[in-house]
Amino acid sequence: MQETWRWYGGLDKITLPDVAQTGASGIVNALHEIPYGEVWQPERINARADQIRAAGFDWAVVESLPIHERIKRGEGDLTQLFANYRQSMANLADAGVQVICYNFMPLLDWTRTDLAAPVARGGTCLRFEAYRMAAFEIHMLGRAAAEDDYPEDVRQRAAIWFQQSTQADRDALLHAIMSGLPGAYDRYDVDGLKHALTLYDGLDRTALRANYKRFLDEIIPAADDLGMRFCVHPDDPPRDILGLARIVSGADDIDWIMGAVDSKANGLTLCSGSLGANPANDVPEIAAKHADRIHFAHLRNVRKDSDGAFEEAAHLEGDTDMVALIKVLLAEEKRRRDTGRADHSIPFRPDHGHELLTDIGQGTFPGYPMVGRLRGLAELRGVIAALTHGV
Ligand code: CS2
Ligand code: MN
Repeated sequence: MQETWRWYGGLDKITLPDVAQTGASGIVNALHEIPYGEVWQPERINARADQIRAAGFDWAVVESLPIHERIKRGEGDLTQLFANYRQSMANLADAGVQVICYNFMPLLDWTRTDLAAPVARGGTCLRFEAYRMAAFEIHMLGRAAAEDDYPEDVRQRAAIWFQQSTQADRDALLHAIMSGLPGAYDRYDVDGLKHALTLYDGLDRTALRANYKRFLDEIIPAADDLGMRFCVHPDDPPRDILGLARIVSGADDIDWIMGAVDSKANGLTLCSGSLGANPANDVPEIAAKHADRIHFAHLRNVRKDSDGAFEEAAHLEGDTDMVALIKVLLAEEKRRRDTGRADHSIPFRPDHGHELLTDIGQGTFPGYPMVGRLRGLAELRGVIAALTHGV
């Protein structure tokens, strides 16, 4: 497995020489500064690739090549947007970048309600509280449709929290929820989000799936021709939020996606933390079922509460059996090596980490501190070394 590290380019407080000290050999990067829907021009791609390679790394994965929201909504004439997307792919392939991670979450990316929840032995982690999310959706946004997504006791807690909250509490919650949008993308305020949500009216699961299938039909044949590997990132959390459908959340969804266009180029980013937040998902089992389509792995863990809340646990703690999962990935790599596949080494990264020690106050992107991820990478590396020794 190839050790990689997500780096946010010029937006990142962590430098490439810092990353070199982690021992990772691959960089996961995106041109976050380019607005959704525009072509990633060769000059911009090559400048970034040169910078990464000059520091001694390989640009292992693009995360993400974002999909314009109009494609997710299936709105209007999408010819130009699809053409632009394919052009960006071709430009990346020309620069020698072959793996592209993306997601199909409507409107938001990963979503948490607390960015600095205390960890018992010190440090902080990202947390999702179902009642706080419900308070945001039902009371701050007035999304009646969201009521069905939360059980009665969670809705009651949400109402109490909302009644007792100050404006500062509400602002902090909005800030946390908006923080998952990667890099420099626009964040919404409450009114902006309310307005944005109106554009999704009527976009149910069936419609969203149809739009996703259309995207795959437009993109995967081009990926095949370019020898690229596309890999969808699961929804995080793997459930409907803001009253919007999410369709990359469970085992059935992944089966549907892999079957929608039956090509190796149509693959999966196995994100153990995202999938693992839904109690119905057996992550090692999902990985084993679709192992030959895993082009990228995000390894992290979550600890779930019974009411839909969860927090990010240390990489080898939490509810997902990380050793079992890594065994699946190593077995798949062996199978690929034995059959002579060029993509036998699966890039993985420690997806998020706690803020520990000198991380506190550094102002790195939420989930992306130096020490916490370094700890995660070191633990994962130990598991891989031990298992490889026994393989
Ligand atoms: C990432 C996602 O930070 C994270 O949790 O895994 O933001 C991921 O980059 C996107 O969903 C992939 O498109
Ligand atoms: Mn992930």
